[in-house]
Amino acid sequence: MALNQKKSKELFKKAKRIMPGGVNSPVRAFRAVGGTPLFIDSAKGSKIYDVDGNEFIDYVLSWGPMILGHSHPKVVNALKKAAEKGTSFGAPTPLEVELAAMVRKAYPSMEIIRMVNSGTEAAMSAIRAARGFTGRDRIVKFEGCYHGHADGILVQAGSGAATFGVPTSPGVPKDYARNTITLPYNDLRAFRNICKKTGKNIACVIIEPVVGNSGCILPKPGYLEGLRKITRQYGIVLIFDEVMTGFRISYGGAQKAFKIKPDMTCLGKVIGGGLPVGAYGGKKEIMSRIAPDGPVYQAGTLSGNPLAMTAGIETLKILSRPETYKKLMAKSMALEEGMKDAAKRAGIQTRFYRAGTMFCTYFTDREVHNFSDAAKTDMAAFAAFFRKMLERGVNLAPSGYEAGFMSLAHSQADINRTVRAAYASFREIK
Ligand code: KE4
Repeated sequence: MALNQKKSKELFKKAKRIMPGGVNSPVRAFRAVGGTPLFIDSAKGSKIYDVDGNEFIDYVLSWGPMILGHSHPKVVNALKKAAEKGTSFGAPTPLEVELAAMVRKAYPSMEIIRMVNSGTEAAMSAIRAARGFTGRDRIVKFEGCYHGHADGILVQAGSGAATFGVPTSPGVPKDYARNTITLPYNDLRAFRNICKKTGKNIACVIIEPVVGNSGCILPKPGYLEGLRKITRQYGIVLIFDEVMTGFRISYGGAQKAFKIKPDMTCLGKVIGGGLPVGAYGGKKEIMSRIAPDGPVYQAGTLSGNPLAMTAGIETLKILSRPETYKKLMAKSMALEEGMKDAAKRAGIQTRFYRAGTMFCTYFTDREVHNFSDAAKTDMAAFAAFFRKMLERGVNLAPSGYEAGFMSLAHSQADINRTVRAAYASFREIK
């Protein structure tokens, strides 16, 4: 039942002569799962279509942004109209004010917000703001969390960095890495101890409140609350990196779901509706340091781009409707139940974790509470499962260190088909 990937194979050969690994982002290269990556022609709703005409139920959804499903008519039509009015001005527009206001309504902790072009930019800028505000240099991140590829945070990172076993990338000067303290996630004692030792030198803690870059790892009860309490004691800026969890765990993200008020938040993915957008923001007293109000410099040619703002506004308009999250959560729960039941019936040990509309399957008989637990799971089994599911028309994230995502467009029929494919695939790899 091998996939016909004739055109993808030809394109991949050509691409590898022009781009590193033939891709513009490493995890797309299928290195962790083997085989030829899908070269995509188009996508609509819950489906994605490759250049060889294969159709897949898509749970990557561009790594999170396509929460409405692909090519939502309201988003596409709004983009067409916006493009006819000009694609970039390098000047303020009403659209960026509108989107920033919608984001602040959903995330009241973000008193002041700056739009940027990616999650990486959001995270690196939030860290610079925290350093500028506190006058301190050290930062704390957690093993397996990924906050983009800026030098200081590409240390013990998750996502592609973990997939390729280079959690601390070559090319990051030792001086940068020296200021980055990395601790195990879900270990409050480790954080308390480091604060006792050097808390007064720590500018910020940056954390994925739910870790979506080592699979999907949930915070233990009291963990986030403990971080909030200790960071406050030491005057450390608490940054929630909600680039992935934002609008995915709830409309108000993890900070709403867990009732924690961070000092700063990073957003991305969903707020761009599929176009390049990131955002960072938080307390007025911190953000007032950002140029041109203050001396902490951060800028961007295409920041607040009118097309990206348009896609974000249309996406949030639909997400903010009362019934939307009821539907999204029902679909996500149905998938969780189906996947757990399929593994049980197939007689294979897996752990399926879910936070709102993001989820993952680990091949293990143990619970996963941090990166080292995730690294002990059977990634070869995941790779085999991934390939079997692909052959059965289901597109999962091509790494056991990634999360999958649900959209409003996934039907019960899609979910039933996914569960049937999972049962057959579990049986085959057992
Ligand atoms: P971008 O620079 O890729 O827009 O965002 C970086 C980022 C920051 N913070 C979190 C929590 C993130 O998940 C990400 C990016 N996520 C990965 C998927 N795990 C993007 C996919 C890729 O790198 O190709």
